[in-house]
Amino acid sequence: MSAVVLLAPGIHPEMRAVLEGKYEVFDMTGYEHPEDVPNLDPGRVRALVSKGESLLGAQLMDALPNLEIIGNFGVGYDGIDVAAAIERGVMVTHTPGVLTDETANMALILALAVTRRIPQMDAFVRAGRWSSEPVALASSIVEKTAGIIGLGKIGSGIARRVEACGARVAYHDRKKLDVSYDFYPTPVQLAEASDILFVSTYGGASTRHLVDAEVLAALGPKGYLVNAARGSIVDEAALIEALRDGKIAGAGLDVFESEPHVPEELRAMPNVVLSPHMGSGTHETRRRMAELNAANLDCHFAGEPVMTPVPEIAGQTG
Ligand code: 8YV
Repeated sequence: MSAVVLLAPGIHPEMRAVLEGKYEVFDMTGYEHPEDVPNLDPGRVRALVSKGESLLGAQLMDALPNLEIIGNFGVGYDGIDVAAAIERGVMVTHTPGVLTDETANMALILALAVTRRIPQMDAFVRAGRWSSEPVALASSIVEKTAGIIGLGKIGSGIARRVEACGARVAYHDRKKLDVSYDFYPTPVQLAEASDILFVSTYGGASTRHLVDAEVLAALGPKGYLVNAARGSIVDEAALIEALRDGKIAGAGLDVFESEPHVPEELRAMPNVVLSPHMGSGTHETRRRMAELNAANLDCHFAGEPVMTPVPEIAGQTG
């Protein structure tokens, strides 16, 4: 009999499609507790599929006493209580690598869209105004400094892309890395040196509000903020204030502090480009993520080592 897999609320259809036929799949969308899901015996669930933004705590794990593996459909897994999973002997996997280029592309798209005023240009042409008045000019990123907070896989992808656009790269990370870009030991120092500040680090308690009012003030009235990583890293109230008071010039945002809630103030601002957490949101990349996630489950149930355990577990098992 095939293993029972439970999908956390809101898992994308690409994931379900890859699992169906191989596993007995149930979906928690619309239900708060596994015991509410029709025809599901929580004691039979052996795998739980989450996504980057899912919140999976110890309580949910305890409601699934025979849970063996959590397969996260995404690289970020800050919503999963990994310590609780380790304590219960539950494996946790994620999908690094396959979404790196796509997410770095999204950060670049947001940076160019907000600095080059693409939404305004689009609205302008659609309104038929070109022939009747001059088009307002945009800001260039050429010969400007792009500061990147977090020079991991996606941050390095952003660095390569903005360099190709003619910008200089600087970065902040926990430590200086073996790269030619200028390193700044704090986000404030990086922001002071940057014209565009990209947020590209992981979410969770340790990076919460790393970008705060002080960092935004250091970025300055001509500076732009781009975040395609996690909403929790930016103090959203401080960001709204900085945008409203002209302390920074604009922002490109794919992620928000309390998704799916996007503050009304942000939605009303013309100097902000917004996207609904779609960094990995193409058919091709979501398919690759689903396949890697399913491959991890397949390995686990075949008694083989999983392909991409989260670093806390990979470190543990060597
Ligand atoms: C989401 C992400 O997981 O990989 C991540 O960390 O945030 C995204 O790829 C994706 O939107 C699935 O919901």
